[in-house]
Amino acid sequence: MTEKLLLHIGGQDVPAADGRTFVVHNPATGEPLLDVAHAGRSDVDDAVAVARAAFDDGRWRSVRPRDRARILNRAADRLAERVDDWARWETLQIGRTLREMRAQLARLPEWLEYFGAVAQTAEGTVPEFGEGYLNVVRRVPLGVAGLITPWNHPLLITMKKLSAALAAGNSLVIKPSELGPAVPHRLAMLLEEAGVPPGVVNVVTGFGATTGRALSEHPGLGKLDVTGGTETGRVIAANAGHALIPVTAELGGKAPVLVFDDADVDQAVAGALFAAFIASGQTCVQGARVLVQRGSYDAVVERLAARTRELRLGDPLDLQTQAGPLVSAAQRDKVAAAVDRAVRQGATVLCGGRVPGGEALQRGWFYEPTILTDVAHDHDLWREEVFGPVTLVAPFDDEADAIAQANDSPFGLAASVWTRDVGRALRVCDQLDVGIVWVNDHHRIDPASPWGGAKDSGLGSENGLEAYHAYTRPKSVVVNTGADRFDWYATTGDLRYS
Ligand code: TXE
Repeated sequence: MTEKLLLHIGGQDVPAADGRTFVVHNPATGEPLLDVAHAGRSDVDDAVAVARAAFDDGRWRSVRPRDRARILNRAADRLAERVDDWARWETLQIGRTLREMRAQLARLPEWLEYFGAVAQTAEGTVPEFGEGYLNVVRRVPLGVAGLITPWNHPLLITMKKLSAALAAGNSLVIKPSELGPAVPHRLAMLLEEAGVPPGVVNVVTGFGATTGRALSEHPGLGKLDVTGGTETGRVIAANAGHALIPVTAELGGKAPVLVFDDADVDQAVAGALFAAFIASGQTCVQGARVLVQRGSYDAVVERLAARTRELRLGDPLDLQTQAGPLVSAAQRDKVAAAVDRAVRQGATVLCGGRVPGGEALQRGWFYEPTILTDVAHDHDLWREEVFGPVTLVAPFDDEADAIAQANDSPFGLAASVWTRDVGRALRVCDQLDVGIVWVNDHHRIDPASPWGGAKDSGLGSENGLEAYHAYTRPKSVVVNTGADRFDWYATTGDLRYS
C-alpha cells in the first residue's frame, strides 16, 4: 500500500495540475513506497507566484528578526520531537541505515537555532562616506529562492539551505530529489505549524529534467541554490547566469584521506573506513582516495581491507546494520560499471567489487564495500566521482608527493589529514586545494562552519555567516546631512579642487 505525497503550495497540499504522479521505491526491498505528485511547469509557476506574493506583502521578511528567530527555535523544538519518525522515513526512501539517519537528524534543529541567532545579531555597516553624509548599508533578502536538493541527505541538505534563507527573510520554492521527497515536504508543514506564514515555504516534487528544469529556468527567482552532480550544477549555474541571479552550488567530490607514517594505524584505519563507507559512500565528501605513506602502507591497507570485509550489510532499519543498499537500481549499476571499468583499465580489487549474494540482499540494491589498488591518475576511477561504497588506496612518498597526488583531481571539496605532527598537519592543510579539511577526522559538520568547494566542486558555501550573507544583498542608503542647500547647475567651471 503506497502513501500519497502532494505538492505544498501556499500552505495547502495540492495535486499536480495535470494529475501526474510518480512512484518512490524502497531501495532495500524494491517495493513501491510513495505515490508522489509530479509538478509541471504550471505548478512551478504557481509556487513561484505564491512565494513572490508572500515576499512582496512582507508577511515574513517584515517580521522582526527576533520574532523570526523565535519561530525558527519553535520549529527546532518540534523537529527534535520528530527525529525518530522522520529518520525512519529517510531510511525507507533512500536506504541509508537508521543508525546514521537518527544521528544525522538529531543534529538538524541546530541549523534553525544557529541561523535564528544570526538573524538576530546580524548588523549593517556605516561606511565612512565623507563629511556631510551618512551612509547606512543594510542587508536585505533576495526574494524567492529556488532550492534544488539531492537524495543522499534529503533533510540535512534542505535544512542547510532553508535555515539560512528563511532567517534572512526570503521566500522559498524547494524541489527535493525525486528519490527522497517525503521529509522536505513534512518540514514545510512543520515550519507552518511553528509560525512561518503559509506561502513562504513551498515544495514542488518531481524529476530534474521536468520540475527541476522548470524551477531553475524560472524568471521570478532571486537566487538558486543547488546540491547535486557537477553536470547538474553547471546547467543550473548557467540558468542563474542567464537570469543574473546569485547561485550557490555544492557539487561532486573525490576527497583524499592522507595517512602519514606517524599516525596511529588503528585510528587512521577507523577514520578511512568512516570516510569511505558512511552512507554507503553516497556523500559528496566521501573519502574516495585513501593515500598512505609508504612506511605504513602495507599495515594500513591490510587492516582497512579486513575491517571493510567485516561491515554488516543488511536491512537498513535494523540498528545493527552498518551498510544499507544504494539508493536506486541505476545508482548500483553506475557503481558496478565504474568498478568494472577500473578493472579493465588495470586496477585490482582488494575486497568487494560485486553484488552480494543471499536472497534478502538480492531483493534490494546492495553493493559490497569495495577497495581498489593499482589505480593510476589517468584512470576514470581516480578522476570521476563514483558515489558509492568504493574507495581506492595508493601510496605516497613524502609531504610534497601527498599534496601533489591529493590535488591531482578535477574536484576540490574536502580532504582529511591523519598525523600526530601539528606542524605537518597545518602545512598540508594550507596547500590542499579544497574547501574543507579535517585533521584526524572526517565528515564533521556544524551550522557555523562554512561548507563548500573549489574547482568542479561548486560555487559559494553553505553554513556560517557567509551562507546567511549569500541570501542577502547590500542596500546602501546615502543621506545628505548638510545644512546647506545645493544647486549643481548654479555654478560653472572646474570643481575638482574646490
Ligand atoms: O543527482 P542530480 P542524482 C552526484 C553523484 C550521483 C550523480 C547523480 O555522482 O551519482 O550526481 O545523482 C535535480 N535542472 N551527486 O541524479 O541529478 C534533481 O532532480 C534542474 C552528488 O541524484 O545532480 C535533484 O533534485 N534540476 C551530490 C538534484 O538536481 C535538476 C548529491 C540533484 O540531482 C536537473 C547527489 C536539471 N537539469 C548526487 N537535473 C553531492 N555533491 O552531494 C537534475 N536536477
